[in-house]
Amino acid sequence: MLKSSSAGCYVALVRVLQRTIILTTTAFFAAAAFGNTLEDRLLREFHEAYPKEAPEGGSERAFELRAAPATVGQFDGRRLDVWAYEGRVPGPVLRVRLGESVRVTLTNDLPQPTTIHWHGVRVPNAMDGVPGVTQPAIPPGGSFVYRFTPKDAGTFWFHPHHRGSEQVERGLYGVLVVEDREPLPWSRDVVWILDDWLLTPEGQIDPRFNTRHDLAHDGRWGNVMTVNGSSDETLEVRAGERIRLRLVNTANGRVFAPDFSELDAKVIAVDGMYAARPLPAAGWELAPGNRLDLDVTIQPGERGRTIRIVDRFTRRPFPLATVRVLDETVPTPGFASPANPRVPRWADGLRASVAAEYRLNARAGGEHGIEWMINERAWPGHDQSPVGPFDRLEPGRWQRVRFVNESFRLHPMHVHGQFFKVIARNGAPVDEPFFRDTVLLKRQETVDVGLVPLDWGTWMLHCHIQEHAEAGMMTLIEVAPANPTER
Ligand SMILES: [Cu+2]
Repeated sequence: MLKSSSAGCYVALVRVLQRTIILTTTAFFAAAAFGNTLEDRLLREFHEAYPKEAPEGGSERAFELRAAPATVGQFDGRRLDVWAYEGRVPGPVLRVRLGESVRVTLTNDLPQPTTIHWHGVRVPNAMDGVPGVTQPAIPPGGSFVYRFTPKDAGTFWFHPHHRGSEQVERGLYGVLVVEDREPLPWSRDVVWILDDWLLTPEGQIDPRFNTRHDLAHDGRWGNVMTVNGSSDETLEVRAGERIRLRLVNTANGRVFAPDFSELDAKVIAVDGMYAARPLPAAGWELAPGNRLDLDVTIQPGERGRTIRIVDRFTRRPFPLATVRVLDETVPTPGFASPANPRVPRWADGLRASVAAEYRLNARAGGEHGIEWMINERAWPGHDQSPVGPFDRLEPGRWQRVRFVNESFRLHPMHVHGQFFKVIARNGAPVDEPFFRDTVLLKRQETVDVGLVPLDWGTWMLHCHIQEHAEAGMMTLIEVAPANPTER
């Protein structure tokens, strides 16, 4: 009895042990599959925040863009000589739907070589438009076909990546809107392209580019501010309308801080990508390259009102645009503001070590008298090859990248082909509930970002103040595995 009872106990004990072993083994393999290191946890937060691959099987949308000198009537009808896509400034708004592929044939009828960079769009590396890196510059009279399938819906823009301080300033820029696969029933989808122009007393674009003054400051800031190429842009709306307002800053150097406090407005997307939740519209700054999408509802009480949107970045605020509310009311479309709840928090990101650091500063010298540098190196002139070594970032790994502004000037730092999230400013944790592709560094500021490179290739990392980039503030990152056999 005792024996059998003892045997029974033994069998039970073995079963418990077996179960423990099975459970422990299962837990071990689960831990191995999902991991529990700091990086594993950060990666788990990032899981499906945005897709790795482009959707397949959609139809193709073909566009023609001819870049050429043109004369336009702007600013009270005065004739203005520009360089333009399709003869107008801003260039066309190209609209596609997520799932469609894009084919753009660019014909260069400019007196200079050119390219197009698709700002914020995760394109195949060869379509990124960086001369001498991803393609040769397109000579005058030449053409190039850009083909890609957007991976993300949102507000993007395009511009030359060759002599941008002159070509963008002369008027070469346009917007690419990638609509959601199933767009929400907005009353209207409106694009506002914010820019400034430095005009001579005769009302023409000042032909002095990359001046010592511009290089020693925050690039070229104009004396005429425009929305969609107009210094008096007016949006006529009806009470009740719900508008998706897409803001893009295409200026060479100017930062905009539009004040939407007179309107019922929420920020829903930053640099093209939906935020984790709708955010208050107060206090935003758009540096060159940045985009901001707003969800604006015109309230019934605003019938008949004229609302001025004022810019407050500079000491002297100036009117940017006008919203005129007609004496009419329509029903407001009802739907939740779009959001991406998968935006990671990455609160633990500051516990990871810094994978790459970019120190930003200037020195006397170079073609323009001042060189802007990243880690003591200035990007060489137009016909010279860049000299490495450049940082390599491991695809699919979580990385902490640090920008250190050692100067007293502004530097909106842009990374091609990647999105990142700001996790600290000057060492203090920051939770921005959205991704960016361009982050503004103010004087002597340090910004830490987290990023998971998904798109392989050799990508530009540069200041988006065109004059700073032109004077050297560009470098490359290579997104590729250390072991070439994995390629
Ligand atoms: Cu800069």
